[in-house]
Amino acid sequence: MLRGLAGTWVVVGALLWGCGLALLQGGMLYPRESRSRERKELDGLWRFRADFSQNRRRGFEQQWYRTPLRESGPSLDMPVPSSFNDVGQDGRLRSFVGWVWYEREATLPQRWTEDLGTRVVLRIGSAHYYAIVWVNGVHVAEHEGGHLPFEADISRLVQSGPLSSCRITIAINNTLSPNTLPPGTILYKTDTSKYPKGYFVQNTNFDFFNYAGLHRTVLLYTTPTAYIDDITVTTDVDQDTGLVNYQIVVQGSEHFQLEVCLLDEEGTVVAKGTGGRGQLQVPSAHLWWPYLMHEYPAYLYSLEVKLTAQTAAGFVSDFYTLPVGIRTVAVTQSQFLINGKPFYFHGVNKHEDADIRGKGFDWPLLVKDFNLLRWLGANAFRTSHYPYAEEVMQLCDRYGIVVIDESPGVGIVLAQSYSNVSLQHHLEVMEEMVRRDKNHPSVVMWSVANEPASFLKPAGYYFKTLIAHTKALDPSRPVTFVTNSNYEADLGVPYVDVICVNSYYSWYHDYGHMEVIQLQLATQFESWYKTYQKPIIQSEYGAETITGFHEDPPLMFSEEYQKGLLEQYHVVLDQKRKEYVVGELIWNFADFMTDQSPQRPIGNRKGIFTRQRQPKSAAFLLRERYWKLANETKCHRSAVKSQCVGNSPFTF
Ligand code: GCB
Repeated sequence: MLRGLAGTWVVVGALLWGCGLALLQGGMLYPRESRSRERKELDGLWRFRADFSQNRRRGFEQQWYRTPLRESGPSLDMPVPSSFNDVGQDGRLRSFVGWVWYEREATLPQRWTEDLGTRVVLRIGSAHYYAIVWVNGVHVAEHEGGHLPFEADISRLVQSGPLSSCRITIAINNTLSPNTLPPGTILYKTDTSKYPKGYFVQNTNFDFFNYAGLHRTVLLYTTPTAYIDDITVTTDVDQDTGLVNYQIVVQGSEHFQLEVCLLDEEGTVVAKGTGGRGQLQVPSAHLWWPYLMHEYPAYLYSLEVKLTAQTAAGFVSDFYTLPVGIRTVAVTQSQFLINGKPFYFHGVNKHEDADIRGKGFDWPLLVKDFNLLRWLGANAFRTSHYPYAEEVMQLCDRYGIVVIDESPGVGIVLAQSYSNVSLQHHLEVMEEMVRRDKNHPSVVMWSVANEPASFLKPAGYYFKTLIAHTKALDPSRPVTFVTNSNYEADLGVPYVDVICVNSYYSWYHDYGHMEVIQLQLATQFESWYKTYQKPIIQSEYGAETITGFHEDPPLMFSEEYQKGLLEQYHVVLDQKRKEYVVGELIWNFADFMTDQSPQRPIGNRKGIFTRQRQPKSAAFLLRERYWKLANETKCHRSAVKSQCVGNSPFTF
């Protein structure tokens, strides 16, 4: 991290890129079709079996991957993408812990199996939590971690003989341990007067249901055997010239040429370059602005990359187009700057969560959520508490919704979860996450964790190392983690660029007493700021609310209480945002599923929308507030007009 003359955290970016990605092999570009690339989605019905055997290992003992699943026993139809938990009528499957098996046949175009100049890749968007993959019974990949993609080059397998289809088997285990992210523990209940023999439960320290399965698209895609493996773009602005720094990694050939071309939204070429790294200059550049901050938010250029490479079989070409937003991000002692202008985060925390499909990706839900965000006047969200689907990030780029991109480091509260094994895995997860999301202009900050026990002794070294590594991976963005520890005891916050604090005054403390919120919240902000002189985001606050419950004067769980609590927070936020508070993110956008407990009436009800995305009273309150904030903080008065959605309360 560099601090400039005025204490500004400066974007350095470009030339350092690539230095930090030490452990990962290869890139993870989103699979896009192009003149040289095809894709074939394998979404739909897969065969499925949960291994209910005592040790959960029957599938391995009997090698279920060797033959079609139907030959080794009964199987169910299972939709992909979807969590497996809620689609059935079997309660045992809902709470199943252990290995489940997915399988499907894929029919391959003839060219893919016959043209040895074609590389065929199997890509799994997300398999929660540990996955092993076989193609035609041959082991091709293993991956730990439920929220990031992984791939296997299966060309050799599918091109080894006359073949028109291949059988893909994926075994997935949702068991969490103190060293996984998120962590969890298996608790064996050995009192045989209370529990059957071998009885165990999975315990977690996070507040959402541990949905599992193939949560995102599984697909096959092709490239030539010499191909564009990775592209890294960082941007800067010099007066009104946009600077686009690029770095391209090629695999499969050492003799190649690269041509890059930047096109504006009209398709006009605005800059050209050659070679594996360089800088494109865009005079009078259209900057990427957040939603409601500018007349034309979310301007995206297209970076067209063309590879011409020499291979044993002759010359081949590969084409890949990457959307690029030109913008800068910087942090001062009291401000968060986008394109040099103060940015105030007014938005939400979300979850990937819905009826029936659980954490399964769903386009209608995604589009509905973005329509709701825009209706609300929200300009930001945090990917609480894990990286979301790539398609979500793409929509953020397109709509100008600013993202705090959070890792699955949630529930790090046990001493064991601070071990070297855990740290090593966390470092790798940050590598995978930065590798996947580094080119999204909407991503303005990385969050390495949520509410860890950051007061424990090993937390200092852990977060120092983790944050330093993330900064080495990406020097162009600030890094944070979200704390709920006491400001005097927190050992991780010295290393963050922005302090993100969660608090639930008059909910988990002094419940029912909204009159104490203002004092407690003001004390919270002042204590943190006096200690660190860093900008602060209120990264969570909220109240559990059952839609349709009304009580006036307000009582807990009623819609009136949620509104009242929010209003008390807003009084203090309005004072402190004039000083150093740079954002407020409500907990939560929508109600979501959790483990069963006496405090969770079918899930967490702190949503301002229900799980079915209907507004509670608080949604209207926030809408009024967010549009007012947008009015105050926009850069250009004419800016917001064209972005008004429906009957927005925005006034000129
Ligand atoms: C928090 C957690 C979030 C919970 C929320 C709550 O502090 O970060 O995951 O769901 O509180 O509602 O208790």
